[in-house]
Amino acid sequence: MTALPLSSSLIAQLRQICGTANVITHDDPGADLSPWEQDWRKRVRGRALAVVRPCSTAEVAAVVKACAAANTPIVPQGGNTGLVVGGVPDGSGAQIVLSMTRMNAVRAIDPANLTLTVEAGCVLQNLQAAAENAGFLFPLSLGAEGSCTIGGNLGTNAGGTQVVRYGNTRELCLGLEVVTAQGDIWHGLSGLRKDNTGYDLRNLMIGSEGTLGIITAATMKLYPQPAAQLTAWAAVPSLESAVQLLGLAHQRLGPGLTGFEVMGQFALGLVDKHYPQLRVPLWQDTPWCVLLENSDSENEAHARSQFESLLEAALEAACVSDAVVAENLTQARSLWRIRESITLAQAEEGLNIKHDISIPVSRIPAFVAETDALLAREFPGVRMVDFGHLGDGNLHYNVQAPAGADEKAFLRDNEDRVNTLVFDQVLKFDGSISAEHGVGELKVGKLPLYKDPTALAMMRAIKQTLDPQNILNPGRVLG
Ligand code: FAD
Ligand code: 2HG
Ligand code: ZN
Repeated sequence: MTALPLSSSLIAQLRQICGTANVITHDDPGADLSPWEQDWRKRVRGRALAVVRPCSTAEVAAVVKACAAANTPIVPQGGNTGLVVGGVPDGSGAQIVLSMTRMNAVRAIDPANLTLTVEAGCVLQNLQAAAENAGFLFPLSLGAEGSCTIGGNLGTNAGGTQVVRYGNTRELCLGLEVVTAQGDIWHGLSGLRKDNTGYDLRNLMIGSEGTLGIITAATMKLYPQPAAQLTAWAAVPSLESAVQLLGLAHQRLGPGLTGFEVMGQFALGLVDKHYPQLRVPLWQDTPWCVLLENSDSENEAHARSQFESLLEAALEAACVSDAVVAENLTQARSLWRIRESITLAQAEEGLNIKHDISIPVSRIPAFVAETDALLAREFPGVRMVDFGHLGDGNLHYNVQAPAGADEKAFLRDNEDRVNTLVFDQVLKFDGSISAEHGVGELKVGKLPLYKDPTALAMMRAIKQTLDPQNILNPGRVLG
């Protein structure tokens, strides 16, 4: 009897665990693994040994045990909308993609505890709908919500457009079920709001980008639905004015302020160019626009009077030059759609360099003025696609190649230097080189240069302890 090569015997075992149809390899007739191997931004195309699609926590645990025995790395994947090359395999053909999308059930809703327990592969939009059907709000909201999964949101500690009121995904999570690198199951779905029995393992797993454990389910917080929601679009003469408007909005709306997004003229111009049907308002005559949302717990009339008095005060203080308030939900959705389309419009325009930085809100105008000038001097003609979650001090400070340039060549020759310039500025302004998207593979070389060395050493020690074989998403976060 001849022994099977190790990888073939692993594939056979995985097929026994998950069923033949749920283990896909390049050798299968007609198989196309590109949806799992290609990252959303088309920056990297990996090659997987197999794509494995478990349907239960027990299957995930068995898959991890088999992979650990065969010393085969595992890349957990949800909706594959990540922007830092963290959820696709490397080019070795030796890694398993563990696709979580078959584990997508809502397991339970506890209205009195204000919690919902859901499997990791549930698409965010389906989770929002389940909450709404039960009469609640699940506030996490981002442009990729139609395809990203709650497991990926937890894996990256996603932010999105409601953080100013509800916090990041981390703040919305009360419990996790996790399969460890050894294939053991941690049953941590308690849903407790208070638990001081030692280290906070939940928060360690959240944001670990699949490098410390595989999240199979989560207990998430629910909130009452607002009685009324109003959205406004304001033209502002400068970023300083946008920061002033944010201060006014905090004062006048208090916890009613649920969204505060800023968008630069060039970013909106890209939406106008690639999606003219979206009819971007006010953008042509102003350097910046702001999208504000007021969620009111009383009623529509109360929301409108609060909102109108805020905008009057802002117009008087000259931090707003013009504004439109959505008359109804359809108009509000259209305004949000414009904001959510910037990433897509930028992708239509071509390859680009993304930065999801955070800086103390008060220092953002100075950061942008100074860094824009440095970039213009070092890389003449670059176009700045600036937008983001100003209310959280989180800016998408994206750099597009000069008009007409060969983008591939521009990125090849300049990406590292652009990143270094921007990240040095971030450091100078006491910021973080990633506020939202994570480190993945794209920022792995930069992290040691910008992260506190003691923090980095603790991170390495944790990784070594929890995953000594380095089989969970190797090469990501820590390299
Ligand atoms: P994937 O892309 O599949 O994976 C992302 C990371 O999480 C990988 O490292 C992966 O290994 C890990 N992972 C996935 N599932 C698990 C699991 N079950 N257990 C452990 N690790 C896991 N991000 C924001 O923060 N805010 C935004 O506003 C935002 N807007 C976006 C808009 C668009 C149009 C796009 C394309 C992306 C946007 N993103 C945003 C980035 C991305 O959508 C989020 O990071 C999202 O949370 C990723 O979810 P996913 O299911 O697609 O994860
Ligand atoms: C957003 O806020 C996302 O829309 C994507 O975080 C940001 O495309 C980007 O750079
Ligand atoms: Zn964002």
